[in-house]
Amino acid sequence: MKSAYLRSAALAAVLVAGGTAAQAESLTLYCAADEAWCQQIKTGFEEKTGITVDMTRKSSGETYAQVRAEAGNPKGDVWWGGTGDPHLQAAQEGLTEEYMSPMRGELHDWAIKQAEAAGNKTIGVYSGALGFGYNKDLLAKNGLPEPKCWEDLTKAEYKGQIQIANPNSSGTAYTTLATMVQLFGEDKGFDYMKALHKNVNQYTKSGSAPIKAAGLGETTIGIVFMHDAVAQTAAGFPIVTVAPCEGTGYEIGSMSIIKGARNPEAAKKFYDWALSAEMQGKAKDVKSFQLPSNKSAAVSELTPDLSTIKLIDYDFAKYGSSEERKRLLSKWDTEVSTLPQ
Ligand code: S7P
Repeated sequence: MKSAYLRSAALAAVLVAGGTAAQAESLTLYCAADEAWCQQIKTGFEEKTGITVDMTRKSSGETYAQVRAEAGNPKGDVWWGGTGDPHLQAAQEGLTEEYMSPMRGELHDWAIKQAEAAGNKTIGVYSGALGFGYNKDLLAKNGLPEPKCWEDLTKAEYKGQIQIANPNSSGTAYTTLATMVQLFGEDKGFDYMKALHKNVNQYTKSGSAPIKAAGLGETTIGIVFMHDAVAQTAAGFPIVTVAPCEGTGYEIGSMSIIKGARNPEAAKKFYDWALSAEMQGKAKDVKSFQLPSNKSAAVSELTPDLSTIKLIDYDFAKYGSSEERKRLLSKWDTEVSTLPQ
């Protein structure tokens, strides 16, 4: 009797040990930057920690929509990258968790400001300026002048030559909309978006798709972050990057831990690692040329130098607020996207 009891206790111990082994640490990552960078991050973290990463890549607005839709039963642990505005909106709506990383002292002020604007429920991981790029071969072939300013893109000669993403799905395109409103004032900003609409040949889902299409000769001009245009030139395509003459907006690409994350410890490990100079300095290896938020991270010589670009004083708190983001997107849906082209 006693030996049967001991045998079953030993079996229970084996099952518990086996159960523990089967529950190796894992992390569900929602990644909103370029696919190649997302893959590099997944593999890099797995190699560094042994934690298995289940990664999904989506655009910024789409990731926000997913996190909101899953709020009652969260499936993601960390939302990394993509423009900061939807991260701020998510923080305001209680969809993400506060976390004070021990890595904060290594970051630029703009990354910490982003955190403070959201009660430390998000943080800046990179920055980059908005602009556009064009295919110089196609431009010459079509006998078009070099566009230098935002206003140029509304000229009739560029009809059907421009691509931009849809601001509902794309953080890049929402940054464009919010930039025009801040640069020209709301009425003129919307007039600008309406005039631009006449020249747009396609609204894509992803923010960087327009410049990839320009690289392939499928459109002449793509409105994107300047680092995404530079990446196409670095990949060998005939793309010229433009910092618009009137000035331009910029992004603070951000990271947040999702409220109710199933793997909170792995989420914090990832978060701290994602703020390290080692991790951020590898972005350039996959042609991601944003400015890293860690002051010691290696910066590529191809990264656009923000100090030489005329940047507007982008109001992240206002344009990342839930009310303003919803209001501008719905106004764009009703007043711009429905217009004939
Ligand atoms: O490709 C890098 C990048 O431009 O993509 C992010 C972007 O928000 C994700 O794409 P969407 O515009 O489709 O949302 C930027 O944060 C990042 O710099």
